[in-house]
Amino acid sequence: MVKKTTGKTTGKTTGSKSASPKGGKAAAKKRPASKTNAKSTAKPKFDPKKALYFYREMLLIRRFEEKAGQLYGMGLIGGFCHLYIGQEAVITGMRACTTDDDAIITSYRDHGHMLACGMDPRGVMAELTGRVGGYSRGKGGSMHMFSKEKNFYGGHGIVGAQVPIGTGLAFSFKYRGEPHVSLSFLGDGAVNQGQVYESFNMSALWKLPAIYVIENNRYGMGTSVERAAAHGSELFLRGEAYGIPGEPVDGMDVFAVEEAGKRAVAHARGGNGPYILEMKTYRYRGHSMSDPAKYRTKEEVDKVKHDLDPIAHVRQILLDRKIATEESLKDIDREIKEVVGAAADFARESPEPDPAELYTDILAEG
Ligand SMILES: Cc1ncc(C[n+]2csc(CCOP(=O)(O)OP(=O)(O)O)c2C)c(N)n1
Ligand SMILES: [Mg+2]
Repeated sequence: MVKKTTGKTTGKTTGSKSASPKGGKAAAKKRPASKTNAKSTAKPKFDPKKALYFYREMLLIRRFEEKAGQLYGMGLIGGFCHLYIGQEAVITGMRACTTDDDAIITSYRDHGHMLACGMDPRGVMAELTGRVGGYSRGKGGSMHMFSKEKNFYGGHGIVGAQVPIGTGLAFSFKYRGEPHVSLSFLGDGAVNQGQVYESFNMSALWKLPAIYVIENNRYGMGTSVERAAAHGSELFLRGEAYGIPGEPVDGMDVFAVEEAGKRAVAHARGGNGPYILEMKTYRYRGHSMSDPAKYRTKEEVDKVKHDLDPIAHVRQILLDRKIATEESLKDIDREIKEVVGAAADFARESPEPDPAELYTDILAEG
């Protein structure tokens, strides 16, 4: 039985150059150091700097997503747009326990992951609006953005398709003798895909440094996890047949995410093979911008927002411990709104790609 007993089992679920997004101010920000190789079960010492860092990071994602929602409403973003609001603690906590050389790959719900990887908000927003200043020069959109420089490998619209690729990234680290891990983020719906289990098998067989982070936000489009997944929602057990350890994590608590992440990273980086983390989280918005969300009640959403919001949680800690004041938090909010506003301005001012660009970047020349 691989059911994790030492882990927390709360299951609470009830920042250049105008044409290039690379190397911007936001991209240069530093994360506080984290000892990812130390196996520890002791309660970590509270770090005020880290708490403030978490607050800023999560707030950046939320304000960015709110702005993306607005631009979508104004018709400036076309196609699909999947917002990450509510799930900010997951990527923020996981980034805090990994290094810049570790690889990250996820689904279409990807803007938060890109920001957490240090990608420039201007380049991400410009891509959302289909402008040349975007990471895919305006030809990829919300679901197709990459940054080799930041070790962010997309942005994938085919449900579950990122999992074999993330496993391949882990294979490449092991094959080249590099000490990095790969993080594959997938949803509670994606976890029912066959390719996920082929990946689990190979990764356990070859003891690959692969971490699978299941973001269980309780719904896959309009289908609740209870209706879609056998054996309820104990998705952290899905690697049991392959001997892959897994644990459930309170994905609304960034500190819990970081601690569980450290265990997963120590395991995978230590040569012990893959690890599964099931983040119990929730998305506040519909599946995509075009989802009226009739499959759940407003009360359900309001209750999670009121009781479990990941940003409000850290905010309260900052105030209770007198690390911040209402005023200093307002200043942070203002600063972040400026960064996001600048990203939106950059996106609007950046031109659309030239029609001749339709024929470029289609095939890589051998
Ligand atoms: C192979 C495949 N099947 C179906 C779809 C349509 N589809 C897009 S998102 C989605 C739901 C996935 O839900 P989940 O994995 O829980 O991720 P979430 O959207 O909640 O982040 C489906 C079925 C798709 N894009 N690819
Ligand atoms: Mg889901």
